[in-house]
Amino acid sequence: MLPGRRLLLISVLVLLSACGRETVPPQVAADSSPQSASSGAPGLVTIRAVGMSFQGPETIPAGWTTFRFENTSAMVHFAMIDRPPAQVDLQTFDEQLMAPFQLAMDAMNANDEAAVNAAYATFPAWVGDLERHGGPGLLSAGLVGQTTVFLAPGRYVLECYVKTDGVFHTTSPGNGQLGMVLEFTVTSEDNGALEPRANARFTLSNSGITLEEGALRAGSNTIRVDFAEQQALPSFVGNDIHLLQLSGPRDLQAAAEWMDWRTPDGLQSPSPVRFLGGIQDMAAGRHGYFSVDLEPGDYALMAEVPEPLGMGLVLPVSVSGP
Ligand SMILES: [Cu+2]
Repeated sequence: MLPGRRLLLISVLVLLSACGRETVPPQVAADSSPQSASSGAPGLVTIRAVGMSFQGPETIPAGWTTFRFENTSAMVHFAMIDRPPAQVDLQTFDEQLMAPFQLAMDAMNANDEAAVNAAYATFPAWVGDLERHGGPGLLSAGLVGQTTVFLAPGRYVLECYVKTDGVFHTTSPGNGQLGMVLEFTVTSEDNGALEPRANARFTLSNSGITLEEGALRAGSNTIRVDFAEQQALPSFVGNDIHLLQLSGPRDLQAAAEWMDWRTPDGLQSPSPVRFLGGIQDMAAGRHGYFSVDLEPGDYALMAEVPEPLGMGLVLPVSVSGP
């Protein structure tokens, strides 16, 4: 069992008892031939947020995979890559996990703590075996993000649990329909893509985001994120990184308050700030990349965790002119 999975399981047990924009193309191997399911460049996969659903390929080859995430909707979205246990199909995923999360949210909005705990108590045992493999971070309406992760063969599920009118995008709209989840299979074929090269490398730990090498710059950036540590918080989330634009003195605080999905307005679209992408949770020891074009100005890297300012999981960054 991976450390991240063990931590998530611990978190679940605690709960049960106590209650990316326009970017740089990926590096291409000289001897590889185009074979991606959805575009010409090796490892490049386009996924689209349309309204409250994902569109994307059903099958992709393995290796370093760059998800070009086109948010064509009027809402903020992300695309977390989950890997459910083999016996959990998409319908089971919806019924046993997405549905109880919505019941818990409804109970939180009603200030009914007993009902929150009752909803958490129905979480399936397999939730402890759910792996997270990164994926594009929070991205505002109309933007394009790009996030690169290494994917081994297997079955994966994209999910976005941003809320609209108190309802998670992952929640089924009824009649057996699925919410904002999309299943895809990574085959044993090698996509031939090389690992990206970054101009800035950050380390993410349980208590901080640190710039290790390089710098953000005006123009195109490819940012490497090393997940030095991972944690499973009582809110079921862990360490990840999202890039946001700071346009006013209140933005940092407003974004930090918005990052807790358990509050009525938390993680609810529209967001108080503009999000430019990032990289979702991965297990400790792994790393991934996201790419973004930046204008000179003020930005921040922030984790989607409750009270990121208090946890130290915020790093303001300034980009100066060329
Ligand atoms: Cu969404």
